Amino acid sequence: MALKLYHFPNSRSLRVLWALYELGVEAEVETRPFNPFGLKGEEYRALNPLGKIPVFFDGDKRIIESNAIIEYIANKYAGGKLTRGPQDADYADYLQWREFGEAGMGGYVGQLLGHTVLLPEEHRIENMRRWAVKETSNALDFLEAGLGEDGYILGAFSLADISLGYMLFLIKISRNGKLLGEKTNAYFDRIRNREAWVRACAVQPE
Ligand SMILES: N[C@@H](CCC(=O)N[C@@H](CS)C(=O)NCC(=O)O)C(=O)O
Repeated sequence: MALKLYHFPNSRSLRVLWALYELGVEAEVETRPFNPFGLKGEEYRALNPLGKIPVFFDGDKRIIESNAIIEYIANKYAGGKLTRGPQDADYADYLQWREFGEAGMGGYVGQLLGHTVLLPEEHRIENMRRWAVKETSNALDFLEAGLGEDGYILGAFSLADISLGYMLFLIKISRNGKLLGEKTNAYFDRIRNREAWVRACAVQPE
């Protein structure tokens, strides 16, 4: 097995590093500084032609979608730990929430980040920020309604929490944490106290 992750702190490769630690799977991790505007050079595009993060290799096989990578690692190298399958009663919920964390929220949260902290101030558009706040709040209301008073989105911790938890982290770093409901805030606190999350967040370039 030759698993390799290129990790950029705070970026979506955090989902993959966090999952590796939760699953107890060993991989080579090359950590680089995260500069969202420095990914389009020839060297990095040879690794990921999109010039985006993450990129993960299993030998010659390359995968570039964070949630696909974590599902792949869990099923191929950890016996399906933290996943659900058709035999499980909560399979539909698992798929829905794992997808929702990226496909259902990522577009809006990306705009929120861009128009609050990421883009140079002169490129930020106030109406885009407001639209992103509205859509992110809509998504967060749906999540809040789906959460219980304790535990994780399916009760027991799963890859769906890695998908959702990273998106909540992005909302926090866009300084829009106030949009999170009470149960969602408590849920994020449980997530960020997990040993594997703390360990993954501490990994920095040398
Ligand atoms: N759906 C992709 C999103 C990938 C993505 O947008 N990554 C960000 C970093 S978190 C990125 O590469 N941003 C730089 C850019 O878009 O140029 C995934 O979940 O892996």
